[in-house]
Amino acid sequence: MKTKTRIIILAIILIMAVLFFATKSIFSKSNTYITDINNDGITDTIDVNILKLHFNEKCSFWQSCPTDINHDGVTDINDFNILIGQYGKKSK
Ligand SMILES: [Ca+2]
Ligand SMILES: [Ca+2]
Repeated sequence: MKTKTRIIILAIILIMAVLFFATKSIFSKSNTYITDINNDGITDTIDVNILKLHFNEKCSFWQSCPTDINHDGVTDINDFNILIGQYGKKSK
């Protein structure tokens, strides 16, 4: 493969990566968090337990990670605090 072709391919990949991360940052600024992790209609102990099972797990851009409630790439104390703040609320 010629050098010019490689540069074009790398530029396309770079542009696509920038677009993906820009899109992700736009969505992560949303103040609407989904805390009903198991989608049973209420944020409760079951959701807390699911979050505990995934505590400190990292979530890549390509994965669906419902326990990463604030979409910052990791399930941690911030997600726990958001969930506790919504505890008992019905989502359906
Ligand atoms: Ca639930
Ligand atoms: Ca998180």
